[in-house]
Order: sequence, then structure tokens, then C-alpha cells
Amino acid sequence: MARTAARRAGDLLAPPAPVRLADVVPAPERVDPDPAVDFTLAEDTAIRVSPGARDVAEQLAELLRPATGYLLPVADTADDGRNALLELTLSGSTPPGAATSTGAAASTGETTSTGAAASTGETTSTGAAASAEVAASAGAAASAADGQGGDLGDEGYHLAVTREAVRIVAATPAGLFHGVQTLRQLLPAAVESPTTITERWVVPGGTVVDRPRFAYRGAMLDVARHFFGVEDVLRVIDHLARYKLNHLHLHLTDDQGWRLAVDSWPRLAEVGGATEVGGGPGGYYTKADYRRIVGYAARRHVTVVPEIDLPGHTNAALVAYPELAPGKIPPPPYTGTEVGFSYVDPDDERTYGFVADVVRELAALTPGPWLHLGGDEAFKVKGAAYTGFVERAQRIVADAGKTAVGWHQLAPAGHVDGRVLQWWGTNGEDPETVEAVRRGARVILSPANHAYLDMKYAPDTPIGHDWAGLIDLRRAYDWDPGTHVAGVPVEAVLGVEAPLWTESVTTLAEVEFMLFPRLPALAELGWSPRSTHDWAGFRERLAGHGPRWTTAGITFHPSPEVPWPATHPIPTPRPATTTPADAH
Ligand code: TNX
Repeated sequence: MARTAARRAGDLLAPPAPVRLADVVPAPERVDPDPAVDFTLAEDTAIRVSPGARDVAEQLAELLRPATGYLLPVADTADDGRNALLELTLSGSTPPGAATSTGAAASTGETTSTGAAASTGETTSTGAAASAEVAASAGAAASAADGQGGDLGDEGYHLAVTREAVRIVAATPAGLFHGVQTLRQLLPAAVESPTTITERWVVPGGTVVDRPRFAYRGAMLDVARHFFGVEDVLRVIDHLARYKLNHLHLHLTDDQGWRLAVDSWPRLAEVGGATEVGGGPGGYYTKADYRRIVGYAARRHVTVVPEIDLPGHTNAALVAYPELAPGKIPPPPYTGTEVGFSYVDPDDERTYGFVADVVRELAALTPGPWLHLGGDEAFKVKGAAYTGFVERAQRIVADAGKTAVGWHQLAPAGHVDGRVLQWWGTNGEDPETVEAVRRGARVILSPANHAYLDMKYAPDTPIGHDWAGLIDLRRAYDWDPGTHVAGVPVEAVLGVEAPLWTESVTTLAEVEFMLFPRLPALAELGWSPRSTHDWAGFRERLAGHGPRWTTAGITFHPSPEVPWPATHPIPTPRPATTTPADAH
């Protein structure tokens, strides 16, 4: 009763449909607004699901219940009622395995041994422009609207908003999940409130047909330089999921800390985990912690990509096990920010036993297909010593049933099936990477001068580096992963990733400050057809997300390039707690 009265009052006060259908980030492939109608979520709204859609429906209910205070019961499609409806339908050809919560790995679309051509990150083999045109044709929209979902691929969805219902159709739970993130953005910003709010919960009418440009869209969190506990990582996974990113790369080991328990080499975590940059206590994930992270991610259709950085960046491991060190000399623990000084001994067989044990235990814990071997800045392991080490390590990863990923320094080493190079260069000329691609490697793009989230926004940004330049929002947005590295064709581009190194980042609020608003820019490069790329439109669409972040308690940098709505307070960034020493 009281709630109904409150709603009536809300009806009178609230402005009509404050969000437009085209305001979504990342920009959908196709949007057809119907200004004549809108949908209002009400106290008696129910969520109806087809078999296989229940878990996503439960997550939708979990998103909507706190702010609305509505019950939002989840029921099978068969139950008929006359309530306003949210309907999630799984249709079309669901790939085996994709109907379960572990479908994240299966739904990434990268089958590993088929090579670059078959498993390109592009949604269609006809390239970006063509793929946008295909989707814009009435045929694609109609078949999706028929509920076939056939054109929507592993992650696409169709969303229709009428007066009576919001209906989301997809071929996979991942597609439905992405559709739910779109619906979330189409509701008023107050939907992000953790407590019940009086609001007209209006969704603008029309249809959206959407699917990703690239199969791999990710972010990296460096938990080695500063350790971040499980709860912080789960919150970062939520941030990725909001913007349809589907991979979280965890940089688990470095000179300053080893962050994962390994049963066969227990001192790695117990001794190597006890340090971090600046002398703090560090920490590590138990196997149960790690399982919790990968499980939480899988439910949100995010695949965890664990990294063990080898052969360099290994001081913490050498402190724990000096027999792995060159000359067997135990190094002192390291809590500074230099790079390139440490390495495991490539001439000692025990090193390969160590690599095999760690990879075996990590592979057994990791549901996704990837295992990242690092390979960057091993300045003291040169030439054949380096390529020989990498080739053995890549083989160990393949033997453990995983696909090797590494920083692009791996390029000169021999090819193994499916291998992926993460390119972090700052100029788009790289003959070694081009040659590795010719031999079958695929590429994830993380150009340091556009995608590195540890770079400062501006000279006065209180934390971060500037060795790759300053990265304001426009710089984060204005590049094309499909053409960025000369000689690497779009067919070889698996996708994009934004790394956050944490030499100077110490708290979750600081992580968020570096992620927002640049992470949504990267997400749009990974998801949206190139034909939608438009800086002026992006900054307008993104502006409405400021109030969402504020309501959700997310810290962000109020980039001056964005016309944030004046009615909402802008958060004040926390002052830096450490002074970053630039290592580059
Ligand atoms: C380079 S990028 C590194 C990291 C540092 C980062 C700081 C890469 C593969 N290696 O070790 O943390 O610069 O921006």
C-alpha cells in the first residue's frame, strides 16, 4: 500500500523515460527505437525463462531487486499470467556445454587447434564493415526476432521492448547475460542503488540486435605488485561484466610477490607471497580462493586467464627456492619497481620441473582454455637461451591441455598450435609479431599508449605511470584494433585487453579510478562494429554512466572530456598513497 502510494508520487515527479535506447555502452550493432511505446517495470512484474535460461534470469532478478524492492519471481515459460513481463529465451543452436554456468569457456568461441583462420576473433570472416552490414539487413533482425537466434552467434542477443514486455532472445546463456547488461543500462540510473528507491522504472521501447566484433575482450589486474583480496577481484569481475568484457587476466606472479598456492612448491606462496611493492604484507590466494574467483567469473560469462610470468619477473619465486636462481645465490626479497633483473635458470633441469608442476596444478584449477606464460622483459635471458626456454614452456602448457598466451616478446620462439601473443607495443610496426602471425599466432591488442590503464590520465593524475604517455579518455577510445599493427590482419586479431599494472595502485578505489571511464572505451572497441565508432557520440552516451557509478559506489575519474550530468555529484579522487617510481 505504502509502496503503491510512493510509486504514484514517483509517477508524478519523475521525468518520462530518461534513458534512450541508443545510449548503451558498448554501442550495439543495431538499435531501432520505437518512441511510441515504453515498458514500466512494476511491483507484480515476473521474469519468465525458457529451459537453460534460469541462471541468467536469477542474476537479472538479483540485479533488480535491491533498488526496486520488487519480488520479481522467476518462473518457467509454461506458467501463464498477465503480469508485466521480463522474458529470457534461449533458442537456436546452443553449442554443447554453453548451457551450463561453466559455459564461459565454451562460449568464448576460441577452439584452439584450428588455427588463425577458423578461430579469428571477428564475428564473421567478412570483416567489420561487412559484419555490420549483415546485421543491419532486415534478414538478420527478422530471424533473431523470430526467436531463431541463429545469427546471434555465441554471445549475441536480441532485445525487444514493448508496452507489455521486455524480451531477450539469445542462442547461449552468455548472449542472454549480455542482453541483461543492456537492459540494466536502459533502466534509470537509480537501478544501481543498493537500497530501495522510489522511481518510475521505465525502459524505452524498440529493438536491439547485438553481437560482438571480437571474441576476446578483457582486462588484466596485476595482483603481484600489490595484492588484492578475493572480494576486490570479484568486484572487478562485476565491472567487466557490465561492459560485456569476457576475460579477466590475472597477473599472479612477479618480482614482488607470488600470489597462488602451489601444493608441490609450497614456499612459492608462503614465502614468495609475503611481500609487495612498498613493503606491505602482500598475500596469496589459496586454491579455494582461486576456485571461488573462477567460479564467480564463469557465472558472469567471464573466463579467467591466469599468468605465471617466466622466465623473468621471478624474484619472489627465487627467494622461495634459490635452487631455481642462476648461480643458486638466494636473492633478497624485492619491493621496488624496477624490472628486468631476475630470471629462473634456463640451464638447470629443475627449472623445467618447477614450470611443469606449477602449470599442471594451475591448469587443473582453471576452467578456461588459456594459460599465460608472461615472457616480457627477461632482459638477461637472451637469444637462443630465451627462445629455447619459451619453446619448452609453451610445450608444457600444451601438454597440460591449455593454449599458451604470452606477451609479444614470445614472437621469435617457435609456434605451437593456437598460441596467442599479447601485443603491448607503442608503435604499430613489429616485424617479429607479423612473422609470428604468419606462422599461425593470433594477437590480443593491448597497445601501451592506448590500453594501459596504469598510465596517468593527465599530468596531475595522483597515481600511475607515464612511460607510454598520458592516456585520456579520447586516447583510450580513438584507435582500431583491426588495423593497429601494420601487417597483422583483422582475421588474426582475437581481441583487446586493458592491463592494469599496480606498482602505484594500492586500493580497490584506486583500481576503479584507473578503470573508469577508460574501461568502457576499451570495451566498446572490443564489442561494437567499427561502423558505430564515433567519439562525439561515445562521450555523450558515456555521460549518463557517471550517475550509475556514483549510485553503485564506484570511484571514477571525472574526465573533463565527458559532459557528465550537472545534477549528480562528481566523486573526488582519493589522494595517492604512494609515489610511483617510473620503471621505464
Ligand atoms: C611493463 S608491459 C611491464 C610491467 C610493468 C609495466 C608498467 C609488460 C608486459 N611489462 O612489468 O608493470 O610496464 O607500466
